[in-house]
Amino acid sequence: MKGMLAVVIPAYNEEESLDNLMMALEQTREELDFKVIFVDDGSTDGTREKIEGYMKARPWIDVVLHETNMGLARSLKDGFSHAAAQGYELIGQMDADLTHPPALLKDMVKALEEADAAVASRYVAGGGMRDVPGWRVLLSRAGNLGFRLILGIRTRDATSGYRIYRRRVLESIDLASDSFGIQLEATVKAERKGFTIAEVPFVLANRKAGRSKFRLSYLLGYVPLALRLAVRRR
Ligand SMILES: Nc1nc2c(ncn2[C@@H]2O[C@H](COP(=O)(O)OP(=O)(O)OP(=O)(O)O)[C@@H](O)[C@H]2O)c(=O)[nH]1
Ligand SMILES: [Mg+2]
Repeated sequence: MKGMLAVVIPAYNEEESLDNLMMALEQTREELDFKVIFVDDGSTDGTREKIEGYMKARPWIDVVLHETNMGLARSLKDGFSHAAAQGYELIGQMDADLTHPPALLKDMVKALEEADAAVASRYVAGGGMRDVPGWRVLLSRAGNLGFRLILGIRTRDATSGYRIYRRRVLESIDLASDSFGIQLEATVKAERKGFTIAEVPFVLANRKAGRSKFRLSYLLGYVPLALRLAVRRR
C-alpha cells in the first residue's frame, strides 16, 4: 500500500496541538507511509507558520491555505480534492487536536482491504470516550442512534471525523454540507451508493490543548440535513 494514502487534517487555530501531533504522525510513519495535507483555514494564531516550518524538512507534508475562515466542511472538501488531484487512492481525514491517534491509521488501512471506507468508531465493541463531558457523550450517542433509525444506516458512529475513504467513494458522492454535519452526510450518501463502511474501534479522548471550535448551534444544522436525507430515503 506504499504511497497510496493521504490524510487531510483541517486545522483552525490549533498551534498548541501541532507539535505533539507531528511527533505522533512521525512515529506512525515509521510503519505506514502516508502524506499529510493540512488545511489551514485562515487561522489567526501561529498555525500556518508552524505548518510551513514542518514542511521545510518533510516532503510528506503539504498544505492548502485559505486566506479567511471558510469552515470545516469547505476545508475538508478542498483537502479531499487536493488529494484526489494528486492521485491518492485512499483519502482520509483526522482532527488536528490529537484526539485521533495516528497509530489507528494502520488498523483503518487494514480494514480497507475489505471495505470502501473505514471509520474510527466510538460505538462498536472496544470503542468509547474518555474524559469527554457527559453532555457531549449524551448528545453524540442520542444523535447517532436517532440518525441510524431515521436514516436507515448501518454505521454506528456516523459523525466520527476520523475516517478513510477509497477515492471512488468521494468521487461518487456530492457533499452539500457547510458544517460539522458533513460527516453524517458523507456516511449516509456512501451507504446509499452501496459502498461498504468498516468501523474500527476507537476511544476518543477529550482535547488537551487549544480551544474547541465546536458550537452547540452547529447541532441545529443537523435538523435540516437529517430531514433532507430522510426525505430522499423514500
Ligand atoms: N479548516 C478548518 N478546520 C476547522 C474549523 N473548525 C474546526 N476545525 C478543525 O476540525 C477539527 C475538529 O474541531 P474541534 O474543535 O476539535 O471539534 P470537536 O472535536 O467536535 O470538539 P473538541 O475536540 O471538544 O474541541 C479540528 O482539527 C479543528 O481544527 C474550521 O472552521 N476550519
Ligand atoms: Mg476535537
